[in-house]
Amino acid sequence: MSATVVLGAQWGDEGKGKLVDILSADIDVCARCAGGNNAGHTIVVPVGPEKIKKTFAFHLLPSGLVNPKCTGLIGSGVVVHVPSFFEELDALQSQGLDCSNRLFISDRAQLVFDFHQIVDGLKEVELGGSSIGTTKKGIGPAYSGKASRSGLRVHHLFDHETFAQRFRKLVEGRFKRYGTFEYDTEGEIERYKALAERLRPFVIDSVVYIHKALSSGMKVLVEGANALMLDLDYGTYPFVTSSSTGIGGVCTGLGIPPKAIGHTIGVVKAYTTRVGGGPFPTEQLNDIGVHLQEVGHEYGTTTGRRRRCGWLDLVVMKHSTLINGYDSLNLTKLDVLDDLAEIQVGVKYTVNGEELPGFPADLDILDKVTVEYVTLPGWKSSIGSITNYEALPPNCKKYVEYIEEFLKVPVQWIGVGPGRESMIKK
Ligand code: 2SA
Ligand code: GDP
Ligand code: MG
Repeated sequence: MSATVVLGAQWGDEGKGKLVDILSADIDVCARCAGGNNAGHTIVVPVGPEKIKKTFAFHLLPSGLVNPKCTGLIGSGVVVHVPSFFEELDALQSQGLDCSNRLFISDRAQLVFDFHQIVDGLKEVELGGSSIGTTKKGIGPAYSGKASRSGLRVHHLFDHETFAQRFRKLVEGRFKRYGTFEYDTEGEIERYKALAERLRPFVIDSVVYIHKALSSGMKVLVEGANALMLDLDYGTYPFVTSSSTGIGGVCTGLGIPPKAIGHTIGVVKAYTTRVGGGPFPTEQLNDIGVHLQEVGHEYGTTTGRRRRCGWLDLVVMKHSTLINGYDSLNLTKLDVLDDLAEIQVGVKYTVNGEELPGFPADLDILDKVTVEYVTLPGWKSSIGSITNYEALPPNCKKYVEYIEEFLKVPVQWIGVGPGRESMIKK
């Protein structure tokens, strides 16, 4: 049995959570492989006979947990802030979703502490005008600690004395670098003694678990967090997150070989958004951008920040498709384009009239890029209640088919609204 993988194809918030929720109806295990509680996956599900819409926001926990038969797995590539883990679990519980006996965490996952979050904020201040616009969840500092081999992992929590010594050393190191900020080191050590006991039942050897799941024929779905253009290597570095958000991160973050990966679905918004700083070639700082932002309700799920908006960028999508090798796409939020008379799509980057062969690594080159667009006709009608592909307006189908033809990847799913029911399977 091989795992199905859902990955963000642009700068995040494409609607991965919604697809993961839909696919999880038929899944045994939903696994996160990268990122931390910087992610924000919103799911809108109809509840009860009146089908009242209930919204769940996932950050660190896998979105597949909405399905009561699905087990969640937080893999070794994820960075875990334990207090936030419990906050999220408790918040879901208060919404009537009890997941505590079907959720596991890898003993190899790195820990994020409050001091990482403080340092995240301090680093942003240091960067001043060129700050990344992070979520301040401590993601960068925690992954930096991992790469510099000084980080603490989940298994370290269970030898309290050694944990305390290493923890003190880590905090001292941060004080040396950033000055003595307000931080109750000893209080934190005590707090983690209690947190470790609460966490213990969730902790497993996730490598053994996932391989057993796959070999026993259980269906595994991997939920990507963030997206390819925020990938540490292939995104718009340094305006990226600190994990491998692409297909490579699925193998390293879960300890599975490439041959254990089956169908890979790229989730792509029908336009583009980005939250935080960094280049965005098709951004529309005009009425179009405002229209997309308002109609698409483009606000961060974790921080509530306004998302920047622009046209679909097929140069970005080509880059993302090359790296992640999508077998199919989920085109989301197509309904947000309903009112537009014309829709533009970025198809080529040129510098001094010369086409670039791919998405440039160098942000100074990216800054000089002229985006060439094609203009496609809009459909000027509401598609929100359409449930089959053939019933979509002809211009809407042309838009979908243009993307398929350009990327040579089939669009298998089309999102026409936030709810679980608003998804067309092509
Ligand atoms: P970080 O916090 O170190 O990972 O930030 C580095 C960059 O990565 C971006 N980033 C995100 N971009 C889109 N969505 C994210 N999740 C939340 C959401 C974001 C929110 O679902 O809306 O609520 O603001 C996410 N997480 C990280 C971030 O903006 C930086 O550009
Ligand atoms: P993720 O990070 O990729 O899971 O995406 P987010 O949950 O952060 O942001 C996507 C937002 O768009 C959420 O509020 C979803 O409820 C909403 N959404 C998802 N798919 C659609 C769609 O097809 N149409 C509309 N209008 N909204 C959608
Ligand atoms: Mg999101």
